Amino acid sequence: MPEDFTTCGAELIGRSIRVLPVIDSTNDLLKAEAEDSISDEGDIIITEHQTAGRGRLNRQWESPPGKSLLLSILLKPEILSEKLQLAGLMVSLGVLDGLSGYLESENIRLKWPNDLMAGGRKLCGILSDAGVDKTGRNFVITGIGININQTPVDFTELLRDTATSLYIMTGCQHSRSAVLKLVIARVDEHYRRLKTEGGDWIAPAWLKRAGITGREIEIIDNNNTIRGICRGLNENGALLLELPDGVVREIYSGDVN
Ligand code: BT5
Repeated sequence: MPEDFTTCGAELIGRSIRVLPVIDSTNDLLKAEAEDSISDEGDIIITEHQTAGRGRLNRQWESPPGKSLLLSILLKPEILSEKLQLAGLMVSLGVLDGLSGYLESENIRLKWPNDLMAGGRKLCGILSDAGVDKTGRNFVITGIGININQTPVDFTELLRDTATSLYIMTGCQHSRSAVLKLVIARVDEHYRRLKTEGGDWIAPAWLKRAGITGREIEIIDNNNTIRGICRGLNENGALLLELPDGVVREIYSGDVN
């Protein structure tokens, strides 16, 4: 029986949830609608299957139909444009809290900028696309892909050693709507806090659940590898990397190894 996602919404996030059986990318559709000002803050598009699901730098997001949660949320956080990266960090915190509550486990970690990892494997990826609507207001589309009921053979060979799902973690099938409801509830809480208090709490809260401060890490960006010690995040969500010569560099994009 198909699951009903339409009733999984919260106060602001998911007041409207549209479910489409198949689409190229939920981020692309919601972004086009947001640019035309025909979608509202908190609106969600969710799909069973993406034909062109994407990650950062147009990397492919893989998911066989009906096995995962694939959705995008329209946010209008009213923060300075240089702080929009905080919206993605805030959503990853909300997803983490929702999934941790669902599993009653603290085993999921955040990986900069927007991944959720379990046992060193990727459980969820989040993609933020910023834009400006017809009235000149900034918006952010945050696309969320959470692996739920994939078995190892549902992943292509390339991902089999690096990806995981709730099914792989627990050995049983999960109701995607039950997971979605909890995730949306926590994203909603965090988003309303961002709107009332601003975003200063996000970087410290995120760092607590990532455990990378003081650790030696490697950042790969555009085929360049930089090594250093993570000194936290700045107030805009950029990663602070202390280089061997002691200089602390602000990193806005890249992959952490
Ligand atoms: C991300 O990018 O992780 C962001 C993924 C966002 C996907 C959602 S689904 C709904 C919405 N609509 C979209 O079109 N996208 C969003 P990035 O950090 O660049 O990671 C991409 C990399 O993750 C790929 O190159 C693969 O190595 C890996 N990957 C692809 N599919 C995966 C999966 N299902 N599970 C784990 N890893 C995956």
